[in-house]
Parts: sequence; C-alpha cells; structure tokens
Amino acid sequence: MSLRENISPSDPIVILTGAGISKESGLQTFRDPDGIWAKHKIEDVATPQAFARDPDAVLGFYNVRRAQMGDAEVQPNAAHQALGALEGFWPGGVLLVTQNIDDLHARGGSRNLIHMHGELAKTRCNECGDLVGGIGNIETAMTCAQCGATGTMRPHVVWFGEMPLEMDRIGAALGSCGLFVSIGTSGNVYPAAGFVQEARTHGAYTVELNLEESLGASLFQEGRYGPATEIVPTFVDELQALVQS
Ligand code: BJW
Repeated sequence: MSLRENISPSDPIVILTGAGISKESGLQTFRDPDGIWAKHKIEDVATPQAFARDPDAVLGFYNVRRAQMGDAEVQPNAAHQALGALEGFWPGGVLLVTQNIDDLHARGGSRNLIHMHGELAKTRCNECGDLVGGIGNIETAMTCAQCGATGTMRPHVVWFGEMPLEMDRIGAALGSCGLFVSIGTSGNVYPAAGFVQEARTHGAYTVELNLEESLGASLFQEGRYGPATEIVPTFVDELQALVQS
C-alpha cells in the first residue's frame, strides 16, 4: 500500500506528535534510556497526588523544564517546520494534536494545533482554573490573581489520572480524517495511543513516523523509521507532490 493510492488532497489530515519530534531540538523524551522517566519517578512528579503531597518537588521539576524550554538553542527543527508548511498547502486541512508541552510546533508555523497534555509556558490555578502565561518559576507561595487562593498555582500540564484537553474536538477530527499520522511517540500513553485504532475504524489511512517501531506499530498500515528531521520533511514533500500532480 502507498500513500498516493490511499489519500487525495481533499482528505483532512490528523497528525499526532510526541516527544521524539522535539528530541533533535534538544528536549528529552520520556521513555528512551536517557529520557525523563529514567531520572524521575512518574508518581513523584506527574500525578495530582504528588502535587498534593510535595508541591515544592513537583514545581521544582517543572521549573527546571520551563527554564530549559527558554534556552536559546531550543528551536523548532526541520520536522516542526515541515508540519507548519503542510498546514499552509494541504487543501483538505490539517489538525495537529501534540502530546508535547513545549511550544515548538507553534514556533514552527502550526496554527491549527491542540496541546492535549497542556502547555509548559502556562500556569493554572488548581482551585479556579485561571490560566496565566509566562515562563518564570512557579512557587508554592504564589497567590491566584483570580480567586485569591495561595499554594494552588501549578503548571498547565495533564498529569496521569487527569483528563487530556479538547478530547471532543480530537474525537470528531479522528472520525472524519482521511489520513492519520503519528510522529515521535512510543504509544505507551492513553488515550493518545488509541487514536490510530479510532482513525482506522473510521476509514483513515494510517502512517507511523518514528525512530523505531512503537508499541502500536502493527496497527499502522505504513511505517517509516529514522530521525524526525529526516523522515518528516520527506513525507511532507510527498504530500506536496500529491497536491501538485
Ligand atoms: C524519535 C526520535 C527522533 C526518539 N525522531 N522519533 C491501563 C491501560 C490503559 C490506560 C491506562 C491504564 N492505567 C492508566 C491508564 C491511563 C493513563 C495511561 O495511559 N497510563 C499508561 C502508562 C498505561 N493515562 C492517563 O492517565 C491520561 N488520562 C486519561 O487517561 O484520562 C482518562 C481518559 C480516558 C479516555 C479518554 C479520555 C480520558 C493522562 C496522561 C497524561 C500523560 N502526561 C505526560 C506528562 C505531561 C507533562 C510533562 O511533560 O511532564 O505526558 S506522561 C508523558 O508521556 C508526557 C507525554 O506526552 C506522554 C507520551 O510520551 P511520548 O511523547 O510518546 O514520549 P516517549 O518518550 O514515550 O516516546 C518518544 C518516542 O520518540 C520513542 O518511540 C522514540 O523512539 C522516538 N524518538 N528520538 C523520531 N529523533
């Protein structure tokens, strides 16, 4: 089966991305041997229970990552930029759903973008939900400007056991897309890991682009493997050739 035989330029595209697409921009993945979960226990830093038990430890973990994201050398790479360009030329429309909390897709030109696991550069009040932007440290002593609560400010990220964002919009797009592409994600975390089955059930052609076969690789009709900065621009070039043919 090939891309050309299975999709047409009028088909809507849904793209799911994970930490692998930002690896070559200098940000760590989670489950690779040098990844974040090799150094931190999930239950200590990425659950609502951890924040309730030891907010300073959780905020410390995210403050370091907020500072890293602001590093001058962390820039969108060729894969982010290729996806930004795709949105500009694909007639059927492109929805980019990222599990990543960095801002590299927006800086790479993507506009129709859902951050299903939140955004590191935003701070949220755990009490009233008020959202504020800015990448400085979050401290337990902070007071929410909206509701006045103290000690409730947290990163605007989705921890294990919390509901990912904009699931209704994502579900509708998966139900009507002609092409579903998963890039740089290991397929360990649900509900994102189930999107391929959802899209395929509704008739979409499904493609995995990753460094190596993910946990769910056999669920995709096509797989291409290598560094994102190489395989994503090539894939996007093929889509552009389809539009021009
Ligand atoms: C490259 C590359 C290069 C490297 N080029 N590629 C039992 C069964 C099923 C589900 C559950 C279960 N028990 C609990 C659950 C639910 C739970 C879950 O999935 N747990 C699993 C561990 C089993 N999920 C949840 O709790 C979620 N909420 C939820 O389910 O709510 C209920 C609900 C149900 C149904 C519908 C709706 C709602 C919430 C999950 C929140 C995840 N949060 C995190 C942290 C966010 C904040 C932070 O960053 O700190 O999100 S965890 C972490 O994993 C992060 C990521 O977004 C997520 C996915 O990781 P990702 O992106 O795949 O990274 P890696 O490292 O795993 O993979 C990188 C890949 O890139 C690898 O394959 C590399 O090879 C590749 N790569 N370099 C291309 N250069």
